[in-house]
Amino acid sequence: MLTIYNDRHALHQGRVEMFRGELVPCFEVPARADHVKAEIERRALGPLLAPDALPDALLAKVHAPRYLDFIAGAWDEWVALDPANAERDALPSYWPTRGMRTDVLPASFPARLGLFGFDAGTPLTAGSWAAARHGAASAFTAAQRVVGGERAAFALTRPPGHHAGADFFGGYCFLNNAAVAAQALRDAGIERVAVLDVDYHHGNGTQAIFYARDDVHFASLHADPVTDYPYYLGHADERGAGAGLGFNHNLPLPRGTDFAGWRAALTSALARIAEVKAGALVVSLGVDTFEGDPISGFKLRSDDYLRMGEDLARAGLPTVFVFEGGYAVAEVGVNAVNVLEGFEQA
Ligand code: OKP
Ligand code: ZN
Repeated sequence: MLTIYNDRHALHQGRVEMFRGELVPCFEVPARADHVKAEIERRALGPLLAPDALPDALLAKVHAPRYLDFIAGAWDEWVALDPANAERDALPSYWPTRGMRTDVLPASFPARLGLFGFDAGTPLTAGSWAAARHGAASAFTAAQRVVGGERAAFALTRPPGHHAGADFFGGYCFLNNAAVAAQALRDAGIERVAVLDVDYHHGNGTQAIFYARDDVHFASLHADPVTDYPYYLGHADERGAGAGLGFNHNLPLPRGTDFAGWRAALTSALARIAEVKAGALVVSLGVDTFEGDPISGFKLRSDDYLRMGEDLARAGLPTVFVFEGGYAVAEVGVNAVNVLEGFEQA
Protein backbone atom coordinates (compact mmCIF):
# COMPACT_ATOMS: atom_id res chain seq x y z
CA MET A 1 0.00 0.00 0.00
CA LEU A 2 1.10 3.54 -0.75
CA THR A 3 1.74 5.79 2.21
CA ILE A 4 1.68 9.55 1.92
CA TYR A 5 3.93 10.58 4.77
CA ASN A 6 3.74 14.02 6.36
CA ASP A 7 7.46 14.50 6.92
CA ARG A 8 6.78 17.78 8.73
CA HIS A 9 4.60 16.24 11.44
CA ALA A 10 7.24 16.81 14.12
CA LEU A 11 6.96 20.59 13.64
CA HIS A 12 3.92 20.17 15.89
CA GLN A 13 5.29 19.19 19.25
CA GLY A 14 3.06 20.12 22.16
CA ARG A 15 4.66 20.30 25.56
CA VAL A 16 1.67 20.10 27.89
CA GLU A 17 -2.10 19.62 28.00
CA MET A 18 -4.52 20.45 30.80
CA PHE A 19 -5.69 17.32 32.59
CA ARG A 20 -7.57 17.30 35.91
CA GLY A 21 -6.30 20.70 36.99
CA GLU A 22 -2.70 20.07 36.04
CA LEU A 23 -0.55 20.63 33.00
CA VAL A 24 0.71 17.16 32.07
CA PRO A 25 3.02 16.04 29.22
CA CYS A 26 1.20 15.60 25.90
CA PHE A 27 -0.01 12.15 24.91
CA GLU A 28 -0.02 13.13 21.26
CA VAL A 29 3.73 13.02 20.52
CA PRO A 30 5.87 12.87 17.34
CA ALA A 31 7.16 9.38 18.25
CA ARG A 32 3.67 8.02 17.42
CA ALA A 33 4.10 8.68 13.71
CA ASP A 34 7.77 7.66 13.82
CA HIS A 35 6.75 4.21 15.10
CA VAL A 36 4.14 3.77 12.37
CA LYS A 37 6.67 4.80 9.71
CA ALA A 38 9.28 2.39 11.12
CA GLU A 39 6.77 -0.48 11.07
CA ILE A 40 5.79 0.26 7.45
CA GLU A 41 9.48 0.12 6.53
CA ARG A 42 10.14 -3.01 8.58
CA ARG A 43 7.33 -4.90 6.82
CA ALA A 44 8.03 -3.32 3.42
CA LEU A 45 4.33 -2.42 3.15
CA GLY A 46 5.03 -0.10 0.23
CA PRO A 47 6.58 3.25 -0.71
CA LEU A 48 6.48 6.36 1.48
CA LEU A 49 5.78 9.42 -0.65
CA ALA A 50 5.74 13.14 0.05
CA PRO A 51 2.45 15.04 -0.22
CA ASP A 52 1.57 17.27 -3.18
CA ALA A 53 0.67 20.93 -2.56
CA LEU A 54 -2.73 21.36 -0.92
CA PRO A 55 -5.15 23.45 -3.03
CA ASP A 56 -6.44 26.39 -0.95
CA ALA A 57 -9.85 25.97 -2.61
CA LEU A 58 -10.15 22.44 -1.22
CA LEU A 59 -9.27 23.49 2.33
CA ALA A 60 -11.82 26.32 2.03
CA LYS A 61 -14.58 23.78 1.34
CA VAL A 62 -13.92 22.14 4.71
CA HIS A 63 -12.93 25.05 6.96
CA ALA A 64 -14.28 28.59 7.45
CA PRO A 65 -12.18 31.57 6.27
CA ARG A 66 -12.06 33.32 9.66
CA TYR A 67 -10.89 30.09 11.32
CA LEU A 68 -8.14 29.49 8.76
CA ASP A 69 -7.00 33.12 9.11
CA PHE A 70 -6.85 32.74 12.86
CA ILE A 71 -4.98 29.42 12.97
CA ALA A 72 -2.50 30.48 10.29
CA GLY A 73 -1.45 33.54 12.30
CA ALA A 74 -2.07 32.32 15.85
CA TRP A 75 1.51 31.48 16.81
CA ASP A 76 2.82 34.89 15.74
CA GLU A 77 0.04 36.59 17.71
CA TRP A 78 0.86 34.49 20.77
CA VAL A 79 4.55 35.45 20.65
CA ALA A 80 3.65 39.10 20.02
CA LEU A 81 1.79 39.13 23.36
CA ASP A 82 5.07 38.39 25.15
CA PRO A 83 8.40 37.26 23.64
CA ALA A 84 8.70 34.72 26.48
CA ASN A 85 5.67 32.94 24.96
CA ALA A 86 8.02 31.55 22.30
CA GLU A 87 8.97 28.92 24.89
CA ARG A 88 5.37 28.17 25.96
CA ASP A 89 2.45 26.44 24.27
CA ALA A 90 -0.76 28.41 23.77
CA LEU A 91 -3.83 26.89 25.48
CA PRO A 92 -7.25 28.53 25.82
CA SER A 93 -8.73 29.37 29.19
CA TYR A 94 -11.87 31.38 28.24
CA TRP A 95 -14.84 30.08 26.27
CA PRO A 96 -18.07 31.65 25.04
CA THR A 97 -20.98 29.69 26.48
CA ARG A 98 -24.70 29.59 25.62
CA GLY A 99 -26.10 33.06 25.09
CA MET A 100 -22.74 34.71 24.46
CA ARG A 101 -21.56 36.20 21.17
CA THR A 102 -19.37 34.27 18.73
CA ASP A 103 -20.13 36.46 15.72
CA VAL A 104 -18.02 39.38 16.95
CA LEU A 105 -14.32 38.53 16.95
CA PRO A 106 -12.60 39.88 20.06
CA ALA A 107 -9.38 41.84 19.57
CA SER A 108 -7.88 39.89 22.46
CA PHE A 109 -5.89 36.86 21.33
CA PRO A 110 -6.75 34.69 24.39
CA ALA A 111 -10.43 35.47 23.79
CA ARG A 112 -10.17 34.38 20.15
CA LEU A 113 -8.17 31.28 21.12
CA GLY A 114 -11.08 30.15 23.29
CA LEU A 115 -13.65 31.10 20.68
CA PHE A 116 -12.00 28.80 18.13
CA GLY A 117 -10.86 26.05 20.50
CA PHE A 118 -13.10 23.79 22.59
CA ASP A 119 -10.71 22.32 25.15
CA ALA A 120 -7.51 23.05 27.08
CA GLY A 121 -5.85 19.86 25.90
CA THR A 122 -4.82 20.99 22.44
CA PRO A 123 -1.63 23.05 22.61
CA LEU A 124 -0.88 25.34 19.71
CA THR A 125 2.87 25.47 19.06
CA ALA A 126 5.29 27.19 16.68
CA GLY A 127 4.91 24.50 14.03
CA SER A 128 1.28 23.49 14.51
CA TRP A 129 -0.02 25.26 11.43
CA ALA A 130 2.76 23.97 9.14
CA ALA A 131 2.39 20.40 10.42
CA ALA A 132 -1.41 20.48 10.16
CA ARG A 133 -1.35 21.97 6.67
CA HIS A 134 1.05 19.32 5.40
CA GLY A 135 -1.20 16.75 7.07
CA ALA A 136 -4.21 17.99 5.13
CA ALA A 137 -2.02 17.93 2.00
CA SER A 138 -1.15 14.30 2.80
CA ALA A 139 -4.84 13.36 3.06
CA PHE A 140 -5.56 15.19 -0.20
CA THR A 141 -2.68 13.39 -1.94
CA ALA A 142 -3.80 9.98 -0.67
CA ALA A 143 -7.29 10.71 -2.05
CA GLN A 144 -5.80 11.76 -5.40
CA ARG A 145 -3.87 8.48 -5.63
CA VAL A 146 -7.04 6.51 -4.98
CA VAL A 147 -8.87 8.54 -7.63
CA GLY A 148 -5.97 7.68 -9.93
CA GLY A 149 -6.69 3.97 -9.51
CA GLU A 150 -4.92 2.82 -6.34
CA ARG A 151 -7.07 0.37 -4.39
CA ALA A 152 -6.03 2.14 -1.17
CA ALA A 153 -3.62 4.72 0.22
CA PHE A 154 -2.62 5.71 3.74
CA ALA A 155 -2.10 9.30 4.92
CA LEU A 156 0.38 9.00 7.78
CA THR A 157 0.20 12.26 9.63
CA ARG A 158 -0.16 13.99 12.94
CA PRO A 159 -1.60 15.99 14.64
CA PRO A 160 -4.86 14.06 14.07
CA GLY A 161 -7.91 15.71 12.51
CA HIS A 162 -11.32 14.21 13.33
CA HIS A 163 -12.20 16.52 16.25
CA ALA A 164 -11.55 19.67 14.18
CA GLY A 165 -14.70 21.24 12.75
CA ALA A 166 -15.26 23.86 10.09
CA ASP A 167 -14.32 26.60 12.55
CA PHE A 168 -12.87 24.98 15.64
CA PHE A 169 -9.86 23.07 16.94
CA GLY A 170 -9.71 20.64 19.87
CA GLY A 171 -8.96 17.03 20.77
CA TYR A 172 -5.37 17.46 19.51
CA CYS A 173 -6.78 18.40 16.06
CA PHE A 174 -6.52 21.58 13.95
CA LEU A 175 -7.45 20.64 10.38
CA ASN A 176 -9.83 17.81 9.53
CA ASN A 177 -7.73 15.54 7.35
CA ALA A 178 -10.44 12.92 6.81
CA ALA A 179 -12.89 15.61 5.71
CA VAL A 180 -10.31 16.97 3.27
CA ALA A 181 -9.88 13.47 1.81
CA ALA A 182 -13.65 12.97 1.54
CA GLN A 183 -14.14 16.35 -0.13
CA ALA A 184 -11.30 15.61 -2.56
CA LEU A 185 -12.99 12.33 -3.53
CA ARG A 186 -16.28 14.18 -4.05
CA ASP A 187 -14.57 16.82 -6.19
CA ALA A 188 -13.12 14.03 -8.34
CA GLY A 189 -16.67 12.96 -9.21
CA ILE A 190 -17.44 10.19 -6.73
CA GLU A 191 -21.09 10.88 -6.01
CA ARG A 192 -21.23 9.63 -2.46
CA VAL A 193 -18.32 9.09 -0.08
CA ALA A 194 -18.48 7.30 3.26
CA VAL A 195 -16.26 8.29 6.16
CA LEU A 196 -15.89 5.51 8.71
CA ASP A 197 -14.30 6.63 11.97
CA VAL A 198 -12.84 3.77 14.01
CA ASP A 199 -10.94 5.91 16.52
CA TYR A 200 -11.92 5.36 20.19
CA HIS A 201 -13.27 8.92 20.36
CA HIS A 202 -16.26 10.19 18.43
CA GLY A 203 -15.25 12.22 15.36
CA ASN A 204 -17.33 15.24 16.31
CA GLY A 205 -15.58 17.53 13.83
CA THR A 206 -16.14 15.27 10.84
CA GLN A 207 -19.75 14.69 11.85
CA ALA A 208 -20.40 18.42 12.16
CA ILE A 209 -18.81 19.23 8.79
CA PHE A 210 -21.03 16.77 6.91
CA TYR A 211 -24.14 16.67 9.14
CA ALA A 212 -26.50 18.38 6.70
CA ARG A 213 -25.08 16.72 3.57
CA ASP A 214 -26.25 13.56 1.82
CA ASP A 215 -23.15 13.28 -0.39
CA VAL A 216 -20.85 12.34 2.51
CA HIS A 217 -22.12 9.65 4.86
CA PHE A 218 -20.46 9.67 8.29
CA ALA A 219 -20.30 6.52 10.44
CA SER A 220 -18.48 6.28 13.76
CA LEU A 221 -17.73 3.53 16.29
CA HIS A 222 -16.64 5.08 19.56
CA ALA A 223 -16.86 5.20 23.32
CA ASP A 224 -20.24 6.46 24.53
CA PRO A 225 -20.02 10.25 24.94
CA VAL A 226 -21.91 9.93 28.23
CA THR A 227 -18.63 8.66 29.70
CA ASP A 228 -15.95 9.71 27.24
CA TYR A 229 -14.45 12.60 25.34
CA PRO A 230 -15.68 14.58 23.39
CA TYR A 231 -18.75 14.26 25.70
CA TYR A 232 -21.12 16.62 23.89
CA LEU A 233 -21.63 14.76 20.60
CA GLY A 234 -21.70 11.19 19.32
CA HIS A 235 -25.06 9.83 20.51
CA ALA A 236 -26.98 7.21 18.52
CA ASP A 237 -29.90 9.56 17.86
CA GLU A 238 -27.75 11.97 15.81
CA ARG A 239 -28.82 10.85 12.34
CA GLY A 240 -28.17 13.92 10.20
CA ALA A 241 -30.16 17.05 9.37
CA GLY A 242 -32.14 18.25 6.35
CA ALA A 243 -30.87 16.57 3.19
CA GLY A 244 -28.33 14.79 5.40
CA LEU A 245 -30.95 12.97 7.47
CA GLY A 246 -30.07 9.27 7.43
CA PHE A 247 -26.45 9.92 6.42
CA ASN A 248 -24.98 10.07 9.91
CA HIS A 249 -24.59 6.82 11.83
CA ASN A 250 -23.24 6.77 15.37
CA LEU A 251 -22.52 3.50 17.16
CA PRO A 252 -21.56 4.39 20.74
CA LEU A 253 -20.15 1.48 22.74
CA PRO A 254 -19.60 1.01 26.48
CA ARG A 255 -16.17 1.25 28.11
CA GLY A 256 -14.66 -2.21 28.27
CA THR A 257 -15.91 -3.25 24.81
CA ASP A 258 -13.77 -6.07 23.35
CA PHE A 259 -13.24 -6.97 19.70
CA ALA A 260 -16.29 -9.26 19.48
CA GLY A 261 -18.59 -6.41 20.51
CA TRP A 262 -16.70 -3.87 18.47
CA ARG A 263 -16.76 -6.05 15.34
CA ALA A 264 -20.55 -6.51 15.53
CA ALA A 265 -20.90 -2.71 15.43
CA LEU A 266 -18.49 -2.57 12.48
CA THR A 267 -20.71 -5.03 10.61
CA SER A 268 -23.71 -2.68 11.13
CA ALA A 269 -21.74 0.37 10.04
CA LEU A 270 -20.52 -1.38 6.87
CA ALA A 271 -24.04 -2.65 6.07
CA ARG A 272 -25.37 0.92 6.13
CA ILE A 273 -22.41 2.12 4.02
CA ALA A 274 -23.37 -0.48 1.40
CA GLU A 275 -27.04 0.65 1.57
CA VAL A 276 -26.18 4.28 0.85
CA LYS A 277 -24.15 3.14 -2.19
CA ALA A 278 -20.95 4.92 -1.28
CA GLY A 279 -18.41 4.90 -4.09
CA ALA A 280 -15.36 5.36 -1.90
CA LEU A 281 -14.38 5.01 1.75
CA VAL A 282 -12.31 7.21 4.03
CA VAL A 283 -11.24 5.48 7.24
CA SER A 284 -10.34 7.69 10.20
CA LEU A 285 -7.82 5.19 11.53
CA GLY A 286 -7.33 5.66 15.24
CA VAL A 287 -5.90 2.70 17.13
CA ASP A 288 -6.63 4.03 20.61
CA THR A 289 -9.19 1.19 20.89
CA PHE A 290 -6.14 -0.91 21.94
CA GLU A 291 -6.31 -2.54 25.38
CA GLY A 292 -3.05 -0.85 26.41
CA ASP A 293 -4.03 2.67 25.42
CA PRO A 294 -3.33 5.07 28.30
CA ILE A 295 -6.34 7.37 27.74
CA SER A 296 -8.98 4.96 26.42
CA GLY A 297 -11.17 2.09 27.61
CA PHE A 298 -11.70 -0.56 24.91
CA LYS A 299 -10.03 -3.98 24.89
CA LEU A 300 -8.78 -4.61 21.35
CA ARG A 301 -5.60 -6.69 21.00
CA SER A 302 -2.92 -6.31 18.35
CA ASP A 303 -4.12 -9.29 16.26
CA ASP A 304 -7.64 -7.85 16.18
CA TYR A 305 -6.38 -5.05 13.94
CA LEU A 306 -5.58 -7.61 11.21
CA ARG A 307 -9.22 -8.76 11.31
CA MET A 308 -10.37 -5.13 11.25
CA GLY A 309 -8.37 -4.57 8.07
CA GLU A 310 -9.86 -7.70 6.48
CA ASP A 311 -13.41 -6.57 7.30
CA LEU A 312 -12.72 -3.11 5.85
CA ALA A 313 -11.35 -4.64 2.63
CA ARG A 314 -14.52 -6.70 2.22
CA ALA A 315 -16.51 -3.48 1.81
CA GLY A 316 -14.90 -3.57 -1.66
CA LEU A 317 -14.43 0.20 -1.94
CA PRO A 318 -11.48 2.37 -2.98
CA THR A 319 -10.17 3.37 0.44
CA VAL A 320 -8.21 6.25 1.93
CA PHE A 321 -6.85 5.59 5.42
CA VAL A 322 -6.10 8.67 7.51
CA PHE A 323 -4.14 8.28 10.74
CA GLU A 324 -5.88 9.59 13.89
CA GLY A 325 -5.34 8.54 17.55
CA GLY A 326 -3.42 5.80 19.35
CA TYR A 327 -1.36 6.67 22.41
CA ALA A 328 0.24 3.37 23.43
CA VAL A 329 3.34 4.65 21.67
CA ALA A 330 5.38 1.42 21.59
CA GLU A 331 2.49 -0.55 20.02
CA VAL A 332 0.97 2.08 17.77
CA GLY A 333 3.05 1.05 14.75
CA VAL A 334 2.17 -2.63 14.97
CA ASN A 335 -1.52 -1.91 15.52
CA ALA A 336 -1.95 0.63 12.72
CA VAL A 337 0.07 -1.38 10.19
CA ASN A 338 -1.85 -4.53 11.13
CA VAL A 339 -5.01 -2.84 9.82
CA LEU A 340 -3.28 -1.96 6.55
CA GLU A 341 -1.76 -5.41 6.19
CA GLY A 342 -5.04 -7.16 6.98
CA PHE A 343 -6.69 -4.98 4.34
CA GLU A 344 -4.09 -5.88 1.73
CA GLN A 345 -4.13 -9.59 2.45
CA ALA A 346 -7.93 -9.96 2.43
C1 OKP B 1 -7.89 12.62 20.20
B1 OKP B 1 -8.17 11.49 19.22
C2 OKP B 1 -6.73 12.67 28.26
C3 OKP B 1 -8.14 13.24 28.24
C4 OKP B 1 -8.73 13.25 26.86
C5 OKP B 1 -8.70 14.50 24.73
C6 OKP B 1 -8.58 13.27 23.91
C7 OKP B 1 -8.41 13.58 22.46
C8 OKP B 1 -8.29 12.34 21.61
N1 OKP B 1 -5.82 13.47 29.04
N2 OKP B 1 -8.28 14.37 26.11
O1 OKP B 1 -9.51 11.18 19.06
O2 OKP B 1 -7.45 10.28 19.49
ZN1 ZN C 1 -9.04 9.07 19.77
